[in-house]
Amino acid sequence: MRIAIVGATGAVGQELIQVLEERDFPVDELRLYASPRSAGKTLTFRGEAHTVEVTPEGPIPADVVLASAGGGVSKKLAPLWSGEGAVVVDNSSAWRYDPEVPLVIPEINPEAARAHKGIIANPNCTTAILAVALWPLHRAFGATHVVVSTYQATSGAGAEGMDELLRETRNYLDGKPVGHKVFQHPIPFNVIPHIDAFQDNGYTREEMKVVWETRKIFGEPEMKISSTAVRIPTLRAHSEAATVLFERPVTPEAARAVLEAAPGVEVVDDPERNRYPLPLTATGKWDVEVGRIRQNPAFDNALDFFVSGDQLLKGAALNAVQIAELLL
Ligand code: A2P
Ligand code: 11C
Repeated sequence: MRIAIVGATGAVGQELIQVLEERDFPVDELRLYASPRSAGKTLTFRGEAHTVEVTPEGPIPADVVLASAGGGVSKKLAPLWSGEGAVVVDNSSAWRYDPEVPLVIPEINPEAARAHKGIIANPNCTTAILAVALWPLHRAFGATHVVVSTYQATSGAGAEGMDELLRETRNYLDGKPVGHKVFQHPIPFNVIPHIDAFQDNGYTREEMKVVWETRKIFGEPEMKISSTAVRIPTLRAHSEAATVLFERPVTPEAARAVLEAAPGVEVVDDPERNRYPLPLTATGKWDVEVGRIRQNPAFDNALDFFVSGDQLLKGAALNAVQIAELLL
């Protein structure tokens, strides 16, 4: 396959290159694109240097374009990139809510990819990490209500977000003034309950993405979901605490058995040995860690659980490459 990566120099772009390599994806030709700032830089794929080119404002000569250069760029250019038959797998939020564009998590709705008209959307990282664990439970016990609180890493704001965490933490420890540019407040030693823009209903867009996207991927337009999205000073794995009410009786043991058989999920749930999902252990893993599975005493047929997943992998690059694998 001829593969192109738009946004190749970014946090997700670099992971895309690595995931293609690690999954031994059959790449016959690789083109790398970014902004004019990066034109001429080289990046390595399978030991060979590839030169970064300026992103075209027209058709891209590839079979699959993996795009992660932000919503504005994708909104304007994705239909042009696919002009000569390329399928754009878009990691931004630009196309996810378009009824003509499939929104795909291969463990959940791979068949949806077939209906594409040139663009397939990759979900928001927070949605993807929750959904791979929620879906098998939903199928087994029928989820009716979902309440989730997130603990989101700085990688969600791209390479600049991770740089800001490291730089400002160093400033804090050196007794220098702590600034912020990417985040609304200083991120070191803080948690910020504000990711993306506030909506008329008081929720942020990041919080609503979890609602809109989970419903679309599950094919459950009425599913009741609410979310609170919080930025925390970690580098690259998002964690989420979920409370889920089910139609049918459920126990932690039954849920654990379902999750142990589910693709994309690793059950890490041995509290006696201090083993549970953590951003540090989830970092670099393809699977999402799930644990702290408990019977919720406040509601009937309800569970609490905790997930951690690599924001740049299942939350972005890995899911995009898995979608490309569906197209093979
Ligand atoms: P560049 O490195 O040249 O700025 P991140 O999410 O880590 O911030 O990365 C964003 C990616 O999107 C980078 O590869 C960046 O390239 C690329 N990018 C940003 N703006 C544009 C643009 N207008 N056209 C094409 N690529 C862009
Ligand atoms: C964050 N979830 O953690 C966001 C980043 O819709 O693809 C991903 C935004 C998106 O900041």
